[in-house]
Amino acid sequence: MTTRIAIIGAGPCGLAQLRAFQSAAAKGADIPELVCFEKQSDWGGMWNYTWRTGLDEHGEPVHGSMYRYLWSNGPKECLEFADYTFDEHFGRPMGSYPPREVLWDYIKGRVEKAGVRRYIQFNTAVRGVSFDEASGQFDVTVHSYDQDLTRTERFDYVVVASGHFSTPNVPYFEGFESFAGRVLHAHDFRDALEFKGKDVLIVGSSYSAEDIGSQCYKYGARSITSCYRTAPMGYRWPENWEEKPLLTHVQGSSAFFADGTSKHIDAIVLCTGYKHHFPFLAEALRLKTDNRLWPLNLYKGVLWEDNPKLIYLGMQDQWYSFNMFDAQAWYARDVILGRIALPEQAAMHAEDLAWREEELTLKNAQEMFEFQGKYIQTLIDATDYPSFDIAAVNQTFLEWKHDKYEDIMGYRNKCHRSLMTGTLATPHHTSWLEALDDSLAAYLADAPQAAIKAVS
Ligand code: FAD
Ligand code: NA7
Repeated sequence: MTTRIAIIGAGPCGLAQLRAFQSAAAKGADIPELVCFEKQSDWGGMWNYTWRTGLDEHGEPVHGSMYRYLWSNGPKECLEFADYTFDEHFGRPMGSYPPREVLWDYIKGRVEKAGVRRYIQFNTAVRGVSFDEASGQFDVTVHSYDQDLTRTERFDYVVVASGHFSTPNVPYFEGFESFAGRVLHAHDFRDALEFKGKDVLIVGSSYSAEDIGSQCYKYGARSITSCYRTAPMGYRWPENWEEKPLLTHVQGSSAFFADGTSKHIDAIVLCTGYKHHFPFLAEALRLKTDNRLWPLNLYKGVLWEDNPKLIYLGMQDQWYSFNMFDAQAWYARDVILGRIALPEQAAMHAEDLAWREEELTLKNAQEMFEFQGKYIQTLIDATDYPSFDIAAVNQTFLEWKHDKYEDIMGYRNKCHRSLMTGTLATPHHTSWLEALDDSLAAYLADAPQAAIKAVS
């Protein structure tokens, strides 16, 4: 009987898993049967932009949380695939912080080259996964919207690559039900132009708060007020951006804060993070964690310790992203192919707890990305994923952090050097704050669109 593997999701993690197996096959290995279920109609996960909010065309919860005009919030040099470089894809140097569509194009380029689309069943939502002790296999129930049919199939392994930035964490603040303006979560934010000329309140102090607030500033909000629960973001914000302690309540169109101040507000964007949410998994298989660097019960951050035939990819909070997903996928592949032997469960758990203890000692951003880099190194050392200079990636993260503290609206104009090819990024033709068109065509043009139009 052929070994069968179900991969849930064709985002960067699911695609990394497909590419990992394809690369082994290209080197002559016998690989298992791969079936990837993707509920959307195309691949790329979060990077496949959708204008929809709420429910999708099939009635499934909309997966996408990305919005128009989103540009990479970290240097592309830190997420570059070690086996498919930006140089290979674009054939020329470019800026360090490309917009979403450019990164989507890059993600797609690798898997198109690998020819793995044939493994993916699109418009197919995974509805249930349970483990049958007797056969040692999983029952995976899926619904195909193309056929309008629900069916159950057996698999030997299940790879959960469904992401964890789609189910919003939505706190309640007193007065929301009678607030005079719109209240939305970052998951439903799509276009900053909606807030042009408005007084916007952002709740939260992490990546979404920083970037959605910056988007609103860039596209003409009248004022931005951001408020924090634990600590302010602490950047040097523009004049019309104020940071306050947490919102206590709202009344009419006024927002009240923990320091006793209040402010007129037109709209509230809750940038309060996401929940790891796996409604399709049987209780005993379900990872339960908050968004952190070391979720528990995953050996090597990947294998469900109670049943290592269940694999989770990309469940960590992410400094590193695409190349970390690759390292995880290559590791999982080699466990499945029998190239890596697993220790006893007790030893796996002891190692898991040691990583968690170390995570608890981390005091600042630098220690956090170094921790994640060290973790990735342990995975890469165990497989044939092309090695890359993780210390140099950490250094690039450090420069990025420094650039943000210097100029939060200008850090995306900085250029970094590829740690894979040595290529130095070239400045984009327009500074980020001025670049209102985020399309692939505008980004790859040699000059701003206005200039092109003027000469044509
Ligand atoms: P996803 O990309 O979320 O893909 C998961 C896939 O699983 C989706 O295609 C989904 O449709 C599918 N799926 C889910 N449930 C089911 C089901 N039941 N059945 C079938 N299919 C299912 N990272 C960066 O490196 N740089 C950035 O600048 C950056 N910006 C971000 C901005 C935002 C607003 C958000 C939300 C995230 C950002 N990220 C960024 C992180 C981003 O999530 C990762 O880069 C990456 O997309 C994670 O890949 P993934 O495959 O784990 O999950
Ligand atoms: P994060 O990074 O998980 O951050 C969540 C933020 O929300 C963080 O500042 C939290 O504050 C805050 N939060 C959570 N619950 C509350 C409540 N109840 N009240 C106030 N504030 C709260 O999520 P993001 O969406 O910013 O980023 C996720 C990904 O999307 C990331 O990879 C980006 O690239 C894009 P805390 O600091 O815990 O007090």
